[in-house]
Amino acid sequence: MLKLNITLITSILLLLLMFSSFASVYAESSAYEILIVDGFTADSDEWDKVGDSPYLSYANDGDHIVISQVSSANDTWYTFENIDTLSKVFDNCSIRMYYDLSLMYDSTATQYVAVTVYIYVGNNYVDSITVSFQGTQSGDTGWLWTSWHTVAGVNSFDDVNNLRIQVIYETNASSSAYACVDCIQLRVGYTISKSWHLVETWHLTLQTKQAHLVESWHTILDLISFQQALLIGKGFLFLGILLICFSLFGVIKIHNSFSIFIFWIILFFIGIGLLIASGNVGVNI
Ligand SMILES: [Ca+2]
Ligand SMILES: [Ca+2]
Repeated sequence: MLKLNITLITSILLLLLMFSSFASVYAESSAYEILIVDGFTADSDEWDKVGDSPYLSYANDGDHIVISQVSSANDTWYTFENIDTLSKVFDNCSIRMYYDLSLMYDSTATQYVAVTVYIYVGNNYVDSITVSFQGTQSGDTGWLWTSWHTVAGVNSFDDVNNLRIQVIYETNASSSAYACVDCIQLRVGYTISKSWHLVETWHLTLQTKQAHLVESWHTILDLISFQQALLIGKGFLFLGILLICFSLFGVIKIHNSFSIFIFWIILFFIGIGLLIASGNVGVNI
């Protein structure tokens, strides 16, 4: 009687770990990442450059900026770093710019300076943002961020990863005006892979049936971060695979039909875990 059924105990332990791993992910189901400029191809290179290419990666980064006083000056292309798409579902993509516009002299006629960022996915134009400053008197906007602008026509991570921009300066003020651009960023919003929603529904069902038990369990799960949950999930998969190998090679004996049943459940969850880990589960609930 004191002889422990190692397979059964390990199986139950692993199932609990698996559940905690998946259910805690439910607590953090949406997020975003900032993507910075990672290159300048110089297909057109008409803005003056200060500092190191690609100039626009960071704001206030020690004078790595582009400046223009020449109307229609065109810089093509600035590219952005790619996003890792594993276990994520695309939500939206926004863009913003850190800039400074200046009119240096008073004028009888209204003068303007403007910068337009033309946004392309590959070779296809999809959207643009423009900042401008105008008046008859000299003046300066100072350094400003635009608000985040949701980019139309970007509908997937593939679109995000192939996104590139042209930066074009326009003015009617000859040389008595200029624009500086220091930084342009993308913000990509996403939710955790659809497979997590399956877990969410599963979790909510359990809540209905076993409210008190699951609520207490959930409180504990909330203390586990998404990264920790993934780590635990990976640990579980490793242990599960190890257990199967031990069983196959006779290190652990399967003693009765119940433990075999638990064993098959583990196989099932390992299957789900691998699918989720590969980002290939697409179950709409
Ligand atoms: Ca890219
Ligand atoms: Ca910069």
